[in-house]
Amino acid sequence: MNSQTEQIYQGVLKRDPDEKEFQQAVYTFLLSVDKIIDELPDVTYHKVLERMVEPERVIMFRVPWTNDEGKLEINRGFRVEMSSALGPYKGGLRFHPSVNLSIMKFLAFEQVFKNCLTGLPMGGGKGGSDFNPKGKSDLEVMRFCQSFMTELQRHIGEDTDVPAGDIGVGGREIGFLFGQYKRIQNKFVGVLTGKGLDWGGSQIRPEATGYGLVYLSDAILEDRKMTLEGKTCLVSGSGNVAQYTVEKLLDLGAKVVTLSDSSGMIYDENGIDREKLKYIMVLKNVQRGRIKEYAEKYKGVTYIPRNPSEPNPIWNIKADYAFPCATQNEILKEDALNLVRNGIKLVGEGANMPCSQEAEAILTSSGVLLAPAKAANAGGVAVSGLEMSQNSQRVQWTREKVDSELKNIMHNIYKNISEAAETYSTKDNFIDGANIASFIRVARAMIAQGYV
Ligand code: NDP
Ligand code: 2IT
Repeated sequence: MNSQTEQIYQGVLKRDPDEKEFQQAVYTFLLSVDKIIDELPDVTYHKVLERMVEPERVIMFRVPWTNDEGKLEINRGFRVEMSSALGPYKGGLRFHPSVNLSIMKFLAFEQVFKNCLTGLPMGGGKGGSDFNPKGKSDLEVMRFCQSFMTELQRHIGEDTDVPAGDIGVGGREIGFLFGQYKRIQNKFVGVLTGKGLDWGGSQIRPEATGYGLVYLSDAILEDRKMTLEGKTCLVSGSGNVAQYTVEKLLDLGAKVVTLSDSSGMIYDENGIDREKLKYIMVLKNVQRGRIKEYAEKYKGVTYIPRNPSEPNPIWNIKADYAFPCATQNEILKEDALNLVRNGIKLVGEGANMPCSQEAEAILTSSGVLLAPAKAANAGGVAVSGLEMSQNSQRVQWTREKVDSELKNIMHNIYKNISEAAETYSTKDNFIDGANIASFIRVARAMIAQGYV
């Protein structure tokens, strides 16, 4: 890196020494920005990068709630309002025991540039809690959500900050959170996205991240005269993003042979068909079971438990394309080497930052097409943006309309990141393309709006 970007990175290391995930997200971003920073004297003069790595506001709060035994439990709540340069803060809420300030800040940082790529007027933020929804009753989850929102409500609003779901936050949690916001504020407004269809939600929002991932990956392949039809795909995770990635891959004629959760993975040589996918949706979304049960139900399926000290076996299965849809850093150096050795041709990042920086470097330098998270999983927040528009107009669009808008947005993202890659980096370097295209736009808005 040149001296300016290196200085920004050293500043982050010094200021946020324990925030490994945030440092990682900033570092990979700066590697791209480095390629154009010398051509942008205004960015340097107005200290745009220095401002970008410092959230506009960080909110941390106590979340007390009572469990089913009547005992008090205390969790920590967060909302990182990273940038409002392009619109109200926008981004999901994650409920997972691993949640800490570093994870919140990395996700909020990524969100700023992802939201920019959608072309919709949204700034970036992220929030959540170290609350673990696993094994909790619906009433416990409700009491937690109500307490969480009792504090969060004073900081958000339909024109200020609009949260949505992420890991551990789906339709059930958004419902409880929305109910409490409405009760305290006495306002029925689009303050959250991912709402139910009968109470202000948008068609296609649950599907949007997975569908968008496949639309963008398909656009990349199509441009190279490659297809999804008949190809073998690896998908990790088994939550919202993974499920609808599988659904759209099936629509386009691909064969999906894996899924996983934090306990292990399944390998189904015969392929996960629609009936099996329906079973997974009930297992995961209604029964809240484990992926292992899939291997107990269907014949010829292998279950491999996860051993975190070893490379992830899911990335060592021969396939054409891979779609990591679980969590950050699920593809490390050894996993990337396994993917390359097995001849993978495309990696589409459904999760946020699923590849370590080393893994990304191995994949791209081996000629693997890599669709980076900022672009590849932007479909979810894009349809959230469309949900905000529908709420403001008090209308609800048809499924066909939202799906066609989503397709358009993903195709535009592909166009923008591939053009930026060709102009400022090398053809097919979509990581640089996504970082640079969004950086330039956010920087321009920040310069125009003065020192705020
Ligand atoms: P869900 O909670 O619906 O599903 C998460 C899945 O990933 C589960 O299968 C979960 O397994 C697995 N997982 C979570 N944490 C870990 C971990 N530490 N190690 C291994 N497996 C893990 O979340 P989503 O599907 O919504 O989110 C998945 C990814 O996609 C995340 O990176 C999220 O940030 C990203 N994303 C989500 C969007 C959305 O609209 N929902 C939009 C854009 C990106 P288990 O049940 O065992 O925890
Ligand atoms: O990471 C993400 O883009 C999301 N979790 C979705 C955010 C949103 O506001 O829909």
